[in-house]
Amino acid sequence: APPSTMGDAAADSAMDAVQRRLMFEDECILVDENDRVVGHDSKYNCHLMEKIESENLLHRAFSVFLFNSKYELLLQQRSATKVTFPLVWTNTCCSHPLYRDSELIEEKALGARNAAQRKLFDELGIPAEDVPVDQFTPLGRILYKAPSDGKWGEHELDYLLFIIRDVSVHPNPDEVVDVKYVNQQQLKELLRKADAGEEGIKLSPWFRLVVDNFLFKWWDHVEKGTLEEAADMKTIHKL
Ligand code: DMA
Ligand code: MN
Repeated sequence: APPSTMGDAAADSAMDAVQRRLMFEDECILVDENDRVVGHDSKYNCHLMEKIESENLLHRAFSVFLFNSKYELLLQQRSATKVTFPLVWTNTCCSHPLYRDSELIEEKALGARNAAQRKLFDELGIPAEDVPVDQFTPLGRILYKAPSDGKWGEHELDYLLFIIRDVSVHPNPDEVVDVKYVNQQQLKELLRKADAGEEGIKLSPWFRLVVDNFLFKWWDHVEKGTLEEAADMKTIHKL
């Protein structure tokens, strides 16, 4: 394909060096709408809206929701250098299981849980021992598409992973500019501010989808210790 449509050399060289490296190093898992693996492609290609549309590229992802022992949810604000969705507030940590043996394991979503442990350290400096892979509860899977800025966007089959642990957090400034724990009331206040466009607060589209469809009822299960009852890993919710 011509460079003018598939990638713009000038724009790419303006991309933050750390994020550009990850765009080409990370090999994402391509799936069909039933989450069956159909191939793999670079993170770069998987997030180009034009490729997503022309080749119907869909890739696997995960979203972690980490709660402390007071049942407050850890949120992050993405760094200004993220290629997709810079500076938006979102759930604890998101990324992609990569096309490698340890992250392709489908049994009990172990591949996604291994990737989650890897990225909680990379993005937030949370040591692996603070987030043992067997402590994540996979709650469900969603399929969604969301443009970021025209050129870039998401089209993902996203594993929603909950974990309740007190952890030490040291955000990596290449990934995260700010973090905060919120209770249910504080999140509702943040949603209100985002809706009103107050204080420049923006939320990621996938976090908003989870909030609007699942989060508060699942949060009640977190507080009651009945999270397993809420889990449904059979359905893929098309949102
Ligand atoms: C991608 O997250 C995954 C979801 C669910 C949006 P991301 O853009 O934070 O990925 P990465 O951290 O690998 O850049
Ligand atoms: Mn993605």
